[in-house]
Amino acid sequence: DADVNPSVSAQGSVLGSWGNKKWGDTASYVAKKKLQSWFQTSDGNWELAKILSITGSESLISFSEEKVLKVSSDSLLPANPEILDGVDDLMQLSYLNEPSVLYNLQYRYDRDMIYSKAGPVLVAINPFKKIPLYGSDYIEAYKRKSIDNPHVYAIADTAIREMIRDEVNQSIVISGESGAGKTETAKIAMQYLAALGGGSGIEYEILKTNPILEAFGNAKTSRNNNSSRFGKLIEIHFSETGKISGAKIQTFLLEKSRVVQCTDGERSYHSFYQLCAGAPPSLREKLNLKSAREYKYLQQSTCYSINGVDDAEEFRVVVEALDAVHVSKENQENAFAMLAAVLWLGNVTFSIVDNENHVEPIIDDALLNVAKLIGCEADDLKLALSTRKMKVGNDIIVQKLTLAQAIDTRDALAKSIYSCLFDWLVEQINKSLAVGKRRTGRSISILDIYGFESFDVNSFEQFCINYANERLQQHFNRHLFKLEQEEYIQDGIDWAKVEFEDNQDCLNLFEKKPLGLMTLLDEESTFPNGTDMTFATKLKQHLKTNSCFRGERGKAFTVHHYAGEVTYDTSGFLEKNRDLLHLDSIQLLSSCTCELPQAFASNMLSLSEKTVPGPLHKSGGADSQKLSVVTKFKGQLFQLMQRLESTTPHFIRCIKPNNSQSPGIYHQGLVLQQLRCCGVLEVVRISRSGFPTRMSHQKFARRYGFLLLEHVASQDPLSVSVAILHQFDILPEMYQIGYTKLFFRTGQIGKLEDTRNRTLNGILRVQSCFRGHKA
Ligand code: AOV
Ligand code: MG
Repeated sequence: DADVNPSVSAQGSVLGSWGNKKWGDTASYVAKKKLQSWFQTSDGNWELAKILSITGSESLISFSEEKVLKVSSDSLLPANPEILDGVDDLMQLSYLNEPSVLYNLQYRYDRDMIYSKAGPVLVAINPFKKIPLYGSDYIEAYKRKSIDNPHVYAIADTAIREMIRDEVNQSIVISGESGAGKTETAKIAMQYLAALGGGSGIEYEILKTNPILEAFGNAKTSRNNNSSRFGKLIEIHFSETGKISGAKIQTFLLEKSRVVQCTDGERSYHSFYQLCAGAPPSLREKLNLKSAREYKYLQQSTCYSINGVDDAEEFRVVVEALDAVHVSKENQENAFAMLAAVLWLGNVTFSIVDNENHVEPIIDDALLNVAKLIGCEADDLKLALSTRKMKVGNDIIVQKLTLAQAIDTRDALAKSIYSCLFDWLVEQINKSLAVGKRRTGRSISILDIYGFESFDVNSFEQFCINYANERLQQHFNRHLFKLEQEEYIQDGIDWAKVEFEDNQDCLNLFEKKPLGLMTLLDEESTFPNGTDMTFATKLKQHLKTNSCFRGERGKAFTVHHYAGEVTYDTSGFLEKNRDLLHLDSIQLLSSCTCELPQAFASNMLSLSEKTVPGPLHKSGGADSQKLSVVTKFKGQLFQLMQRLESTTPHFIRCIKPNNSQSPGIYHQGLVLQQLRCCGVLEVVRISRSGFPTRMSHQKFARRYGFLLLEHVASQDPLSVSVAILHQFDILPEMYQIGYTKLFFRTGQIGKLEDTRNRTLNGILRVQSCFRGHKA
């Protein structure tokens, strides 16, 4: 056949012969065979069409409903034969183009097969409904390998096996936009690990950390009714026998601002509504609780409840979970008292007391309740909310506050109490899950952070969240593209380079010194006269030539993120980045008779001592000193990346099929945009033309050498390896021999592993038989 057949040839030689090839190469072939093709209609969706004839650069095509159209041949892309409908790994598609991938995923999605593979990456499309793919029967089936459909369980299973086989720590890295399903996916992975590594009871505790962290760290946003407002890494430790021995949770930058301000249609943290709805009468009385609608912080949004969620019931679930991780009843009550204190703080109001517009809090129920809940004198609280001690030279002077300053002080106190409470809870959980002293085993870490966000108005929080997602995308790129390709080159493997969208430029825009977004923000945050406006102006001045940056009118700027453009409004950036809590407030907390406020205060003081290298802050005088929020966050993310680098990563990409959180709706454009920005097609491309499995000559010879039926004259690892490859009839195009390693295409090593396991089991059986005889 003289025509070019762009599909994978029988020998499996795929290099460069498929993918995003121009239609011109294949049009005549497809037309001659009357194959189906994809045509993009005016609404942007792709439809299947049949080519009737081709004249010059135009094709006559027909659709299923007898519609006939004359179109430019360039606008057509080849469709796959029906036999490939719904393949479980996109690598199996003969034609790898965007409509084919979209169609394949949709075909599966329509049949509740929400998981697919894209080479090594698991793609998970949010079903927005319960699907019957989980639970002990499924876990058992994946464990026994009697199902091989793509699944989170299969990923978790591979992680456990590789941890044991290679004696290397593993990570499961979950990414995707806000609402795509990361947190649910993380829980499903934990469920599997708990089931396989369970026995000691600690697995039950590990699962119970989820309702607690979600109550205190998740909230309803316009994107997701249960949106994580913090990042989380949970490291699950295993003993040498593969049993869970403990776990450790690390959290990243909780969105504090939500405690005191909240957009309409969204909610503050679930914990507030749960407490108000679910606290039993005795607790209500003790904390002087009212309904959620009575609290000003919560009144900023008219949304108090979430469809299908019973906050009172959730409260009971959280209490049960707190019991499970050994937070004492007394401490639980202390924690709830802090929630109530935050709510009452929001109700504290001020009145003007002199002709210079200075204010003092009104002594009412709200103020008295706060004082009682944190354990201080009402007068001390009043003073802390209306004055500030300043250091001038060697003297301390007391400054009275204006209304705006007093409100800021009150809100800063509320935010600190809440975020300290969150950290304290994580600490309690970690104490309960602590790995014993015998830390001989290995670990599997699961990373679930807040997903990429783009709202109508984006602020400092989105800036941080999206920066974290850029870091994560870089990690993904590094492992699936950069390292992969470097390794082929190093080992002298025949190889066709795959281009991918590198987000290094965007990361540089954030991180570069001295002229990156973060340095400029930090600099402006320390200038006494810096404002959000001067910050925005400075950005435009210094970054206008950066291709990922665009200045906007007024106080705004736009960043070209890997996942799309986001315009940020700099209002509040400096304040949020400084995140100052005045020393007066810290002193107030440390003077409290209640245990938690005291613990919070000493935590804050020790932190500020540890992190401040330089002289006292210029503007604040006696204020608490500490690193800026972005600098600290950046440090945390660097550490996180370092930790992940020492593990074998397993990637899961969550996809959101629609923006209305509804089942059954598959919005092609939305899915495509997500597939594009995370490079799913390129991952498939690279895996299909690549050799994803690799093992050093030594390891390969050691692992499978005993399966050799015939003696090999030379015992060097390479000769032994070659003999094994021959004995098992591994086709030459299915592997390559590098300088130090053997490289295999997907699935090749499976045959060897199966034989190895069968043989080993056979040997074990013989041995135990033998021992039985002797006894
Ligand atoms: P996210 O973690 O990716 O968003 P979630 O994991 O919270 O997203 O998922 C959002 C919602 O989608 C959940 O509350 C479920 O209703 C639904 N969902 C997700 N996965 C599944 C599944 N496998 N089965 C059934 N329903 C599911 V964010 O935290 O906003 O970035 O910051
Ligand atoms: Mg989440």
